[in-house]
Amino acid sequence: MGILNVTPDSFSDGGRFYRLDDAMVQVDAMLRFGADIIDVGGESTRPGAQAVEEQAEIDRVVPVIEAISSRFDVVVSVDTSKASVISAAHSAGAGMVNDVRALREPGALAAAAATRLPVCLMHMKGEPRTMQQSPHYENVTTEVVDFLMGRRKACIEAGIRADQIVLDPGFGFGKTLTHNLELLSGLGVLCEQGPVLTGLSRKRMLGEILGDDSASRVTASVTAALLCVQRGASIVRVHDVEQTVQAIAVHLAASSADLQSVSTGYWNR
Ligand code: YH5
Repeated sequence: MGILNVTPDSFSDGGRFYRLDDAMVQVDAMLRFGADIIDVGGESTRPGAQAVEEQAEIDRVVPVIEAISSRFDVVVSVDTSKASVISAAHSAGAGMVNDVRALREPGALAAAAATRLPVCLMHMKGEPRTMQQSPHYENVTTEVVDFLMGRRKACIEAGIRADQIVLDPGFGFGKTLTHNLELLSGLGVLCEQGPVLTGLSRKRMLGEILGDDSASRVTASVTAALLCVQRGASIVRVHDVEQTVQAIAVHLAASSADLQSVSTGYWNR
């Protein structure tokens, strides 16, 4: 899943005009490098970010979703928490709903169910503006898995099919570096519950591991994505599609070579 930000902090001119053509060039490149899904988000959920008005978010994402779905044969996912944005994005051609609030906002669950689209439910403790102010867990993996099971149950009760639900532990959302690393090491537990999406791309936790805030986080991001795939993630949400696809391609080729050598008895001589 390639990330396409349409938030003002990602606008090259400081937010007054978003260049649709620039976005299409970026989407075209991500698809050529092997992305299967393009995630379009109009609300910044970075730590400390302010909420965005409903109509402003629709005005940002709908033209982009329409442009992508009319030009490219790809699944467009909409990164939103708002019922009205979910409905508008669906009409514009979106093929998936990605919600960092796991459809807990008023009307969001019903709106998502009405679209019949697949949904990604993410765990977040608190709200973006305050979530990094000393988050606390007894056991972060248990708490995240329990939360996601509860949200999945709510989705199923609202009419969303179980096989249309993807789970996401929400790296960096109300978690310290230690929490994020615990979640990463327990990722296999979550992957036993169903398809999992992970997003670590360029996040602060990678900067914390590197101990250098000015460092490019590309290599760290690719490594993190590869780790998630090796531990069972089905979808990785990334900025650097080209490099991530290369890493995963090597991993998959080696895995299928392993399987072939097992079936041909190489290791059983
Ligand atoms: C996610 O994990 N994340 S938006 C801060 C950064 C860099 C990147 C400080 N939407 C996720 O990408 N949806 C976002 O540097 C998401 N899972 C799902 N499903 C935050 C983000 C970012 C934040």
